[in-house]
Amino acid sequence: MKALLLIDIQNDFLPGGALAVPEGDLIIPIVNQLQPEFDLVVATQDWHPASHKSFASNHEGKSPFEMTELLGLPQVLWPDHCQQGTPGANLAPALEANKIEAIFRKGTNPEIDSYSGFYDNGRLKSTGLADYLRGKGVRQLYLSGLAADYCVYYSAVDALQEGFDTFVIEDTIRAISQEGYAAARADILEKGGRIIQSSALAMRD
Ligand code: VGL
Ligand code: ZN
Repeated sequence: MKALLLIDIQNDFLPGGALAVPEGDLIIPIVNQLQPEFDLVVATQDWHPASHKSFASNHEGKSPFEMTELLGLPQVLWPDHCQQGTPGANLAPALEANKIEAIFRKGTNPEIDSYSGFYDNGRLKSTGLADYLRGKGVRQLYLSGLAADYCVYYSAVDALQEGFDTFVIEDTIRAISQEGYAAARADILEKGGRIIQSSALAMRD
Protein backbone atom coordinates (compact mmCIF):
# COMPACT_ATOMS: atom_id res chain seq x y z
CA MET A 1 0.00 0.00 0.00
CA LYS A 2 1.27 3.44 -0.85
CA ALA A 3 0.06 6.56 0.87
CA LEU A 4 0.38 10.25 0.12
CA LEU A 5 0.96 12.45 3.17
CA LEU A 6 -0.02 16.09 2.60
CA ILE A 7 1.82 18.26 5.09
CA ASP A 8 0.38 21.56 6.32
CA ILE A 9 -1.15 22.78 3.03
CA GLN A 10 -2.86 25.56 4.95
CA ASN A 11 -3.74 29.16 4.14
CA ASP A 12 -1.14 30.65 6.48
CA PHE A 13 1.67 28.90 4.57
CA LEU A 14 0.53 30.20 1.18
CA PRO A 15 1.49 33.57 -0.36
CA GLY A 16 -0.46 36.24 1.55
CA GLY A 17 -0.58 34.06 4.68
CA ALA A 18 0.92 34.77 8.09
CA LEU A 19 3.95 32.51 7.51
CA ALA A 20 3.98 32.46 3.73
CA VAL A 21 6.20 29.94 1.97
CA PRO A 22 7.33 31.40 -1.39
CA GLU A 23 5.44 29.70 -4.26
CA GLY A 24 3.63 27.47 -1.78
CA ASP A 25 0.47 27.74 -3.89
CA LEU A 26 2.20 26.23 -6.94
CA ILE A 27 2.26 22.76 -5.41
CA ILE A 28 -1.53 22.49 -5.14
CA PRO A 29 -2.49 21.65 -8.76
CA ILE A 30 0.21 18.96 -8.87
CA VAL A 31 -0.90 17.49 -5.54
CA ASN A 32 -4.50 17.41 -6.76
CA GLN A 33 -3.48 15.56 -9.93
CA LEU A 34 -1.42 13.03 -7.97
CA GLN A 35 -3.99 12.02 -5.39
CA PRO A 36 -5.76 9.39 -7.55
CA GLU A 37 -2.47 7.46 -7.86
CA PHE A 38 -2.47 6.55 -4.15
CA ASP A 39 -4.24 3.91 -2.07
CA LEU A 40 -4.59 6.37 0.79
CA VAL A 41 -4.33 10.14 1.21
CA VAL A 42 -3.73 11.61 4.68
CA ALA A 43 -3.01 15.18 5.76
CA THR A 44 -1.45 17.03 8.67
CA GLN A 45 -2.63 20.37 10.00
CA ASP A 46 -0.56 22.78 12.08
CA TRP A 47 -3.01 23.72 14.87
CA HIS A 48 -1.72 26.08 17.54
CA PRO A 49 -3.39 27.65 20.55
CA ALA A 50 -2.93 31.48 20.74
CA SER A 51 -0.58 30.92 23.71
CA HIS A 52 1.84 28.81 21.65
CA LYS A 53 5.44 29.44 22.66
CA SER A 54 6.70 29.17 19.07
CA PHE A 55 5.03 32.55 18.48
CA ALA A 56 7.38 35.53 18.88
CA SER A 57 4.34 37.48 20.14
CA ASN A 58 4.38 35.33 23.29
CA HIS A 59 7.97 36.37 24.16
CA GLU A 60 8.42 39.94 25.30
CA GLY A 61 11.00 41.84 23.25
CA LYS A 62 11.43 39.06 20.66
CA SER A 63 10.74 39.33 16.94
CA PRO A 64 9.74 36.69 14.39
CA PHE A 65 12.65 34.59 13.05
CA GLU A 66 14.81 35.21 16.14
CA MET A 67 16.00 32.14 18.03
CA THR A 68 15.15 31.03 21.53
CA GLU A 69 14.91 27.72 23.44
CA LEU A 70 11.84 25.67 24.33
CA LEU A 71 12.28 22.81 26.79
CA GLY A 72 16.01 22.90 26.08
CA LEU A 73 15.64 22.71 22.28
CA PRO A 74 16.65 25.49 19.87
CA GLN A 75 13.50 27.18 18.58
CA VAL A 76 12.84 29.61 15.76
CA LEU A 77 10.25 32.18 16.83
CA TRP A 78 7.51 32.41 14.23
CA PRO A 79 4.87 34.97 13.37
CA ASP A 80 1.48 33.95 14.81
CA HIS A 81 0.20 31.31 12.39
CA CYS A 82 -2.26 28.44 12.10
CA GLN A 83 -4.19 29.43 15.18
CA GLN A 84 -6.89 26.92 15.99
CA GLY A 85 -10.20 27.84 14.37
CA THR A 86 -8.91 30.75 12.29
CA PRO A 87 -9.13 30.93 8.46
CA GLY A 88 -5.32 30.81 8.28
CA ALA A 89 -5.37 27.35 9.83
CA ASN A 90 -7.79 25.95 7.26
CA LEU A 91 -6.55 23.65 4.55
CA ALA A 92 -6.11 25.64 1.34
CA PRO A 93 -9.47 25.84 -0.44
CA ALA A 94 -7.84 24.92 -3.78
CA LEU A 95 -6.61 21.64 -2.28
CA GLU A 96 -8.79 18.69 -3.32
CA ALA A 97 -9.85 17.39 0.09
CA ASN A 98 -12.43 14.69 -0.67
CA LYS A 99 -9.85 11.90 -0.80
CA ILE A 100 -8.21 12.87 2.50
CA GLU A 101 -9.24 10.04 4.85
CA ALA A 102 -7.77 11.49 8.04
CA ILE A 103 -6.23 14.73 9.24
CA PHE A 104 -3.61 14.62 11.99
CA ARG A 105 -3.35 17.84 13.97
CA LYS A 106 -0.11 18.89 15.62
CA GLY A 107 1.34 21.81 17.56
CA THR A 108 -1.47 21.83 20.12
CA ASN A 109 0.83 21.73 23.18
CA PRO A 110 1.74 25.40 23.83
CA GLU A 111 5.06 24.44 25.44
CA ILE A 112 6.71 22.78 22.44
CA ASP A 113 6.73 23.01 18.65
CA SER A 114 5.74 20.13 16.46
CA TYR A 115 7.18 20.08 12.95
CA SER A 116 6.82 16.39 12.18
CA GLY A 117 3.46 14.82 11.53
CA PHE A 118 4.54 11.92 13.77
CA TYR A 119 5.95 13.46 16.98
CA ASP A 120 6.48 16.86 18.58
CA ASN A 121 10.03 18.21 18.47
CA GLY A 122 10.84 16.78 21.92
CA ARG A 123 9.22 13.41 21.15
CA LEU A 124 7.01 13.90 24.20
CA LYS A 125 3.93 12.69 22.35
CA SER A 126 3.03 10.74 19.22
CA THR A 127 0.21 11.86 16.95
CA GLY A 128 -0.59 8.21 16.22
CA LEU A 129 0.17 8.67 12.52
CA ALA A 130 2.74 5.86 12.27
CA ASP A 131 0.44 3.29 13.87
CA TYR A 132 -2.46 4.54 11.75
CA LEU A 133 -0.46 4.05 8.55
CA ARG A 134 0.80 0.62 9.64
CA GLY A 135 -2.77 -0.34 10.51
CA LYS A 136 -3.74 0.51 6.93
CA GLY A 137 -0.92 -1.65 5.58
CA VAL A 138 1.09 1.27 4.24
CA ARG A 139 4.75 0.51 3.42
CA GLN A 140 5.54 3.32 0.96
CA LEU A 141 4.98 6.87 2.10
CA TYR A 142 5.13 9.82 -0.30
CA LEU A 143 5.42 13.35 1.05
CA SER A 144 4.12 16.65 -0.31
CA GLY A 145 3.52 19.99 1.35
CA LEU A 146 4.94 22.89 3.29
CA ALA A 147 7.44 23.85 4.40
CA ALA A 148 10.15 21.68 2.80
CA ASP A 149 12.80 22.75 5.32
CA TYR A 150 10.64 22.32 8.44
CA CYS A 151 7.54 20.17 8.57
CA VAL A 152 8.21 18.14 5.41
CA TYR A 153 11.82 17.54 6.47
CA TYR A 154 11.00 16.51 10.05
CA SER A 155 8.18 14.28 8.82
CA ALA A 156 10.48 12.59 6.30
CA VAL A 157 13.11 11.88 8.94
CA ASP A 158 10.51 10.38 11.30
CA ALA A 159 8.93 8.37 8.48
CA LEU A 160 12.33 6.83 7.74
CA GLN A 161 12.91 6.09 11.40
CA GLU A 162 9.46 4.48 11.60
CA GLY A 163 10.52 2.16 8.79
CA PHE A 164 8.49 3.48 5.87
CA ASP A 165 9.94 3.57 2.36
CA THR A 166 9.99 7.34 2.17
CA PHE A 167 9.73 9.42 -0.99
CA VAL A 168 9.71 13.21 -1.07
CA ILE A 169 8.02 14.50 -4.24
CA GLU A 170 10.24 17.49 -4.85
CA ASP A 171 8.00 19.49 -7.19
CA THR A 172 5.22 19.26 -4.57
CA ILE A 173 7.17 20.96 -1.78
CA ARG A 174 8.45 24.52 -1.23
CA ALA A 175 10.86 25.83 1.39
CA ILE A 176 11.03 28.88 3.63
CA SER A 177 14.82 28.98 3.09
CA GLN A 178 16.70 27.51 0.11
CA GLU A 179 19.84 26.88 2.20
CA GLY A 180 17.70 25.19 4.81
CA TYR A 181 16.20 22.92 2.17
CA ALA A 182 19.61 22.05 0.70
CA ALA A 183 20.72 20.76 4.11
CA ALA A 184 17.41 18.97 4.67
CA ARG A 185 17.56 17.30 1.25
CA ALA A 186 21.10 16.00 1.88
CA ASP A 187 20.06 14.62 5.27
CA ILE A 188 16.98 12.87 3.88
CA LEU A 189 19.13 11.19 1.21
CA GLU A 190 21.78 10.22 3.76
CA LYS A 191 19.13 8.61 5.94
CA GLY A 192 17.87 6.49 3.03
CA GLY A 193 14.98 8.59 1.80
CA ARG A 194 14.39 9.22 -1.87
CA ILE A 195 13.76 12.50 -3.65
CA ILE A 196 11.62 12.12 -6.75
CA GLN A 197 9.62 14.27 -9.17
CA SER A 198 5.89 13.89 -9.73
CA SER A 199 6.61 12.90 -13.35
CA ALA A 200 8.00 9.62 -11.98
CA LEU A 201 4.48 8.71 -10.82
CA ALA A 202 1.92 7.76 -13.47
CA MET A 203 -0.42 10.71 -13.86
CA ARG A 204 -3.86 10.83 -15.39
CA ASP A 205 -4.99 13.74 -17.54
C1 VGL B 1 5.84 24.95 9.90
C2 VGL B 1 7.07 26.58 10.96
C3 VGL B 1 6.16 26.61 11.99
C4 VGL B 1 5.69 24.05 8.72
C5 VGL B 1 4.93 24.96 10.93
O1 VGL B 1 4.57 23.60 8.43
O2 VGL B 1 6.72 23.80 8.04
N1 VGL B 1 6.91 25.76 9.93
N2 VGL B 1 5.10 25.81 11.96
ZN1 ZN C 1 3.58 26.04 13.43
